[in-house]
Amino acid sequence: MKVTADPGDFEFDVATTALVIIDMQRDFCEPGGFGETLGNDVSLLRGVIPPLQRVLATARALGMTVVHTREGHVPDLSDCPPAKLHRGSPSLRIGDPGPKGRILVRGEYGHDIVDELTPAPGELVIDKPGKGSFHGTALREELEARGITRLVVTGVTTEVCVHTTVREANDRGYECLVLSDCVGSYFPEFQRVGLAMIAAQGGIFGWVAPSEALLAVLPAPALEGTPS
Ligand code: TIU
Repeated sequence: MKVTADPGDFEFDVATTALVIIDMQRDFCEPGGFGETLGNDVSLLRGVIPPLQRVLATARALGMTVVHTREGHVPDLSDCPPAKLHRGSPSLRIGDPGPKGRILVRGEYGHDIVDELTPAPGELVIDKPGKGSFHGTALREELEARGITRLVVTGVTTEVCVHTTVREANDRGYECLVLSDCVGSYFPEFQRVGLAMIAAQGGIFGWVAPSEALLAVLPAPALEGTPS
């Protein structure tokens, strides 16, 4: 199959391609979490949820490998470098108690994925201490065990965890398609430039396309019953 993308067609097949959903956690997408403590308007990320629900429903119907990631730390914060813990002037720091539990800590309500995109049984959930999905995780081994060579990448935020993951994946030999309406940023200019950076220079570390371009080439029966 070929998706019409920037800078050119992205070729893939369902059996060797994984849908990767980066950090669609309450901590980033809802008030009272890590994203808001950094001073961000988290409502800007909500728009990715409906198109991402459609892509996820289609991927599930086709039996594609689905990977969800969550950024966060163990309760004693031993996996959180001091540089990350002490940087900036957030209203609450990582590990502090917030309205949705301790900020960016595994096992807390705020750390988990939003209700609209709850992982299904059998889908991979990768807990990661950093911005990239490969650093400090078994993601590469999990993908290799499933014969995955290509990634369709979605989630938040475009210029931070999505970019870091796509750069890590590209350096490890994976071909990555980023779905432009299924990734989101707190900064509209970073969204635009972040996407442009991926596809520039002949696709220096990936391809970019809207989700409709992907859905258009996937088998039609898979589209039945998807959320609107
Ligand atoms: N702050 C910001 O834009 N993002 C992050 O801290 N993590 C992710 O992107 N997931």
